Amino acid sequence: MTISANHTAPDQTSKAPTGDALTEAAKKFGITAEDYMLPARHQIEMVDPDGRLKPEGEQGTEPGHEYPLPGDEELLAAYEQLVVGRRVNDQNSALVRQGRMAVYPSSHGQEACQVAAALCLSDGDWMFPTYRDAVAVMTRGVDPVQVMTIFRGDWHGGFDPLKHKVGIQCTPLTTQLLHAVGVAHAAKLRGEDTVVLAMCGDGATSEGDFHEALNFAAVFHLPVIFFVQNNKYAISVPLAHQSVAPSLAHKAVGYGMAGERVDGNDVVALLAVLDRAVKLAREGSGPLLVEANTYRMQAHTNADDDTRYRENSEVAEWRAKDPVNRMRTYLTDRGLLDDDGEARIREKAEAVATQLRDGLSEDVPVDPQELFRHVFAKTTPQLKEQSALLADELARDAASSTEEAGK
Ligand SMILES: Cc1ncc(C[n+]2csc(CCOP(=O)(O)OP(=O)(O)O)c2C)c(N)n1
Ligand SMILES: [Mg+2]
Repeated sequence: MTISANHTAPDQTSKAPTGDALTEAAKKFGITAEDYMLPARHQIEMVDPDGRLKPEGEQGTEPGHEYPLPGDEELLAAYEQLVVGRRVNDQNSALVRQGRMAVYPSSHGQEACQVAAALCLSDGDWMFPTYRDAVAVMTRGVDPVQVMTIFRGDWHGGFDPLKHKVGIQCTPLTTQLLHAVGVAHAAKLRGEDTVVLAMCGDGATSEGDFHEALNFAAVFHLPVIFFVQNNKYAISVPLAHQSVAPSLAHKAVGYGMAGERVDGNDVVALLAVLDRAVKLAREGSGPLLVEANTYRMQAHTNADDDTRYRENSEVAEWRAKDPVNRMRTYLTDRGLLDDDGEARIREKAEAVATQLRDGLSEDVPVDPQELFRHVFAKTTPQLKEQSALLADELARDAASSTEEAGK
């Protein structure tokens, strides 16, 4: 995507120069535009890995980068989704082993990011997830079996993107960021107050599409939150081979947008940072980049052996920072969660796991010729030829099976 010098954008997009808008946004916080754009010196972290609320002075906040604690109700809702998300991740990994799903990029360990990404949005907002963000899509309210359809290898995404305002999870890295920016641009032209959350991983920040999406969003001053889950690996490539920037959040300032980094295993801090980002984007302060510092606890997918490129000790270190345990301790210590509450939430998680097992264990009739349908409005001669070849091969297969059966 390029920005043409003679584009014909209507006045509302061409008028507000980003510089002025940044100064206005910074003014709200009584800081300079540069301090508004640069991430706070430390990541925002509110609840420590042991589940204790950190003293205010140690939460990483600074003047203009202040974050009030989210309300109890929001935190309890988030915990419930964390437990469901963990159960779904583990259920899906089991379904892959049973051959019921073709592939599943698990977000085990990244559930806090998944849950906060969905809960910070309003119904009218849009989410553009990656292949690893199935739990975020589910938390947004899409039926779990529909979400997982794509991982069975079906040709369609399983749900209606327009109905749920969620893009289809896609495998080509970073293309979803451009789709997100396009939707935000359209919403702005229509005068809607839609906020768009565009998700990607640390590895995706090296893609050209990342640059184009961020630059376009900043220049056109669009309400997009780029939410980067830095889980330290792009398959086997560690972050240090990917980027030597001080942090991925620092990339924001190069585009003229605000960046912040947050403990990605602390759902309290994630909600605080993302809620504020959504509010700012909705108020017209332009795009923002939020980097969540997290870790991919399991292999990239079932096709990957992570023991070949990382030490068990590194994984163990991150196990101690688990987002689900941390939140359970925090809520229990605050008297917001007791054994009955925990049992009720676990029951709900189990019900979703059962729904997935039942839904994905059903054998659906698959017509291989569907491959060629819906590709073009008017099919091409090449596709017709391929379809005929497939029909011929299937017929020969059927004939040899009948012959075998007759022996
Ligand atoms: C355009 C493109 N290039 C390469 C790939 C192969 N690929 C699939 S996942 C992946 C790593 C992505 O890492 P990251 O963005 O950190 O996301 P994570 O898997 O860690 O969530 C790569 C290189 C791809 N899917 N698309
Ligand atoms: Mg990664």
